[in-house]
Amino acid sequence: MTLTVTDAVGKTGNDTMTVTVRDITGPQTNAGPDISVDQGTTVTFDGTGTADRSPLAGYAWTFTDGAPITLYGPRPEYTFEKPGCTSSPSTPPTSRATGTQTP
Ligand SMILES: [Ca+2]
Repeated sequence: MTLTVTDAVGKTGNDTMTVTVRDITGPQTNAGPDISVDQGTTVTFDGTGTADRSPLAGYAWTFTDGAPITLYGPRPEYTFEKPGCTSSPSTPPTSRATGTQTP
């Protein structure tokens, strides 16, 4: 940014300053709506509904219905083999998505 000041006889002086804008908010992460599937079903997830004012740099999906596994990318596929796992606001989610971003 540059400031220019003019005096009474028309002379000007300039000064510049640098403003660094920091990203202070995390992504509004969206893993999609809750679903029910039959055992053995392969589900393609879609995290592209996640929004941020900075470009998104990564997606990590953590599944905890069995041994914890993390898949990466905006649209991973995962096959659910263990029946009885649920995801609701009152219990820990079966899967979740997180996004990271460049500063
Ligand atoms: Ca952000």
